[in-house]
Amino acid sequence: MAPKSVDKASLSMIKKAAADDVTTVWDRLAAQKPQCGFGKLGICCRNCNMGPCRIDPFGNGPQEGVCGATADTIVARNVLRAIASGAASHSDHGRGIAMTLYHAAKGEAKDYPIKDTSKLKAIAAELGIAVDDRKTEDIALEVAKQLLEEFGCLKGRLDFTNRVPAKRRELWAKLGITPRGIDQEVIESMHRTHIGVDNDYASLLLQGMRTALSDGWGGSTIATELSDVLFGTPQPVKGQSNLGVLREDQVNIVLHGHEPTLSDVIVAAARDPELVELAKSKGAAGINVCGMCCTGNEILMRHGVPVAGNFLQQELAIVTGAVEAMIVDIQCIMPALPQVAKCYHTKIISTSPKAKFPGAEHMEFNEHNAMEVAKDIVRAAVENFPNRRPEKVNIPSEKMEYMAGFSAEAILAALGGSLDPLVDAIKAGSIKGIAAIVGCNNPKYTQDRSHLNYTRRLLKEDVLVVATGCAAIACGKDGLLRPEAAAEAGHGLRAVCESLGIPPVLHMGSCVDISRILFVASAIANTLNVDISDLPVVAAAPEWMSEKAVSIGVYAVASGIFTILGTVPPVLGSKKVTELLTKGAEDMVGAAFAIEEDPEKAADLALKHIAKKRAALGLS
Ligand code: NFS
Repeated sequence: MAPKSVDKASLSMIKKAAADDVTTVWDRLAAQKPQCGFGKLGICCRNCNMGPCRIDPFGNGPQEGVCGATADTIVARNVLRAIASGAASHSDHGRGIAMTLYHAAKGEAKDYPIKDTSKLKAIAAELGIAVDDRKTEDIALEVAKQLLEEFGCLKGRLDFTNRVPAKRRELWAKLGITPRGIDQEVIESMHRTHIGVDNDYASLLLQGMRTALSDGWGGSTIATELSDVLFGTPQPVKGQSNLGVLREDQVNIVLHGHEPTLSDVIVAAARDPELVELAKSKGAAGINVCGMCCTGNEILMRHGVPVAGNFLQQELAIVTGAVEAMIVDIQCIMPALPQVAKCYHTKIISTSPKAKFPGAEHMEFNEHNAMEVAKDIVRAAVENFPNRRPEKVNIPSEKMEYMAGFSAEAILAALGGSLDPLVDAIKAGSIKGIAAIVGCNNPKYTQDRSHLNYTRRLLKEDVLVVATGCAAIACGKDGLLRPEAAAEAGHGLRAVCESLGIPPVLHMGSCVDISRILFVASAIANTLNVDISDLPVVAAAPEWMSEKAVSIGVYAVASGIFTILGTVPPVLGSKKVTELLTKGAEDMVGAAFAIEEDPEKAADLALKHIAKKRAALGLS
């Protein structure tokens, strides 16, 4: 059996969980085996109550559902629903941030001052909103309103698609996949997948691209850009990651989920002198706030707050026995957490009206009295410190230094204010290309192994890696986010990194921040006066599992970026759908998917693609 993780901290906590009689994600996966073969192939349908239906993959049984839907229709509909869910998740997060800016601008969210007014002004100017001699609040209000309109359906084309090279926009228009309103695309996708609406697999997948694009260039972009306005645009910052960042002598608070509206304020609340004093009165040396998953990335990027781990470590953090409270909001939070927490003293505190967890304590958070609630939450954690059971505490020693905070703006600054040095390095071949590595962990695969093997291989071949999400945390834990890691890169990349003092893997943020990667790719394409699909750029989600990752993969491909999936998506039950995603898409949007579980072979594919694009651009 493959090891569960390559991360020593994880492995030791998996052992401890077993000794403590705690069930984790790996046990639950084992209990599910064998997993449903129809589900794996994507050929079961529950969209109406004449079903559930399934298609016989061997051709001996039914080849259509009760309504007559074929494997192609069923697989394509399932893919489209996954995209809609993923796009909805990122975009609802984006809307939350836009609403916070709206309330902040109206003076109704006093704990959210606008931190980056120059970014606000730049976005306003981009959106055609007057900036001169206007009050920050007035500009912010208009920006918030205009971006909230991106969710509706009257615009016909999302504002931020202005950043896309003209060639690509023309292509989208020709294919009819220009993203219109974000809500419109998601609702239309749900409509089209209802029984008896869109039954043509190609038409369904085109709507999938349009919906995913409304995520990448809509919901995710809004989330990223307005988070920067409210909380500050990330700049290079140093810190530490892995479970070893938990402190035996302090109150440990782990922030898990996605929205910086929560995590950013909790970080501030935990510095409140009164609460720090309270912690001391309970026998703790202080309050230690750590992040987990993508909200961890948000506060890491902006404040250098330590990251306790990625997706598969959320239960393991509790298993250390040293976490007073895990505070959760939305997305990627395992419903199992309260069950795990029962075996220790940890409190699971849910905060979002959208995400409740049986067994958790609910302390609802909102933008109007954010700091007040944040302090209550921190106080609850502090008061739980005396309940810690020393005999249950075992914090792994593993922790690693990192450098993160590479927003597009920070990359530009590192390059001296223009993309030219990067473009020149690509032209000269000292950097052969750029690889984006994103997405989750998946317990079906050894934790972090694919992320790390794939990344290391590309670094050796002088490919600059940009990372977000759990993939970036994997790189961080293994030392690849340190400038010293340049020593692992090929000569060309190493020299560039060393001269700029940057790591060879640039941490660009959370999953919504993949939009930052889109902007950089667009900007490079515009500099070279080519389309994104002409660039020596690849993307990979080596260990993906979530529906958000499906949306991300599809918007990357529809934006012209060849994308490698390291875990097999449930599409193989339809030859036509598989064929369109892995080949046909190339003729349509100039990029396609590859499915490759082996990270070495995936790296080969990436390198081959980069070589091909370099040759086409006339670069050696
Ligand atoms: Ni993105 Fe995957 Fe979740 Fe972040 Fe991690 S699991 S799709 S990487 S935390 S959103």
